[in-house]
Amino acid sequence: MKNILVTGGAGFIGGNFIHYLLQNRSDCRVVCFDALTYAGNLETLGEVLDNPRLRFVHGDITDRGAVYRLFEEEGFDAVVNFAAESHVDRSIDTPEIFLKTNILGTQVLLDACNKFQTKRYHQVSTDEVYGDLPLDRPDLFFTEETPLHTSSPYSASKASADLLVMAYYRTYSTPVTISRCSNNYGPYHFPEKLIPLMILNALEDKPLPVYGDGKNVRDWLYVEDHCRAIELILEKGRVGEIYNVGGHNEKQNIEVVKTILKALGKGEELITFVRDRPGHDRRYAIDPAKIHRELGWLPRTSFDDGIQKTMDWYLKNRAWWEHIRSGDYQNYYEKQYGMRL
Ligand code: NAD
Ligand code: TDX
Repeated sequence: MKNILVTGGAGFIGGNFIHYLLQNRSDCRVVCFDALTYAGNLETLGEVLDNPRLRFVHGDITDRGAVYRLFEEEGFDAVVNFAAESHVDRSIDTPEIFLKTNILGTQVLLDACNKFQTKRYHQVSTDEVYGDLPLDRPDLFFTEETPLHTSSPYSASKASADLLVMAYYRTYSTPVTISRCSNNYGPYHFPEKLIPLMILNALEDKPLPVYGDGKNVRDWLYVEDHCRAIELILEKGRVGEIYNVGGHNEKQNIEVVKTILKALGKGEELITFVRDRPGHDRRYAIDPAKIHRELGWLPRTSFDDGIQKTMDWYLKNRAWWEHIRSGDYQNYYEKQYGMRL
């Protein structure tokens, strides 16, 4: 049985990854290490917090002492680093915390892997490190060889972390892999990001704020397909390699917003065009040929199915998002663990 550290496991993708591992891998034990920032929500792990194969530890990846103590105690076989500040708009307002968590936090984890001889460090990165593509060149895609060309403090911090990961591989032979995935969507997505924000605003008949002309293109992947890609990379990926992950599901933002409105039976008068995001990337599009060729990965969920499943999930899990909207989710840790500490 493998002992896996999942950092940032109370967030959107890390939380889905933990659910995925506990459901599909009876040979895994998981330790979730998460600082529970505004984006971390223990209710995302609510159903599995009592699972004997999961341990939750509250902590910050930039806290070297806490990270080393955990590695010493647990002797991890693998580390998957999801912990990050992840919202582009916040990085424009407050860049510093992005540099601290995303770059320095990654360095602490890499150092811990070297010190405790962890057999694999996996960095969860993003297609945003490649910058953007022009809208009038649909023939262009990001490959693993596309030069890094970042636009926002967020993407610059993620690219910096990737460079550090590859530098540790070359200098110290740290056994690393990196995945660079396109935009994810699905259950437990924090409602500051496009898809969950639009679903919730539509449900509450609030305006749907579309940046600029709404023609920016994102390449959407259902979160479970991303989780399966990471599982495959951990098992069969070559050390020192980068794998792009994406499913050729390019959509203009306005198209996504209209799809959601139609499916929820709401009118397009809710759409409100607002001031554009500064430095707004025009188009992301992943070429996933390498992960398909080497690891046999292909996405299993189409956008039509995935967006319907996502809307159904938000309709069935009102308490999860209502607690976020009211701020109550931030008391969950106290409620869950306060009596036990
Ligand atoms: P998220 O913001 O939903 O979750 C981030 C989690 O990390 C939260 O639980 C938060 O509490 C935790 N965290 C933040 N700072 C921490 C710290 N210093 N120490 C420990 N934990 C900390 O993010 P997400 O959307 O789930 O993204 C996860 C990872 O995937 C990120 O690295 C992001 O860059 C990458 N990624 C995201 C997408 C996407 O579409 N969401 C796409 C590609 C890559
Ligand atoms: O209110 C909004 N209105 C709007 O038009 C929001 C929140 C977003 N948008 C636009 C901006 C983008 O073109 O929608 C698109 C998607 O925006 P986000 O959901 O903020 O995602 P993005 O900026 O594309 O970044 C996401 O994908 C890559 C994740 O947040 C990153 O963590 C990941 O690395």
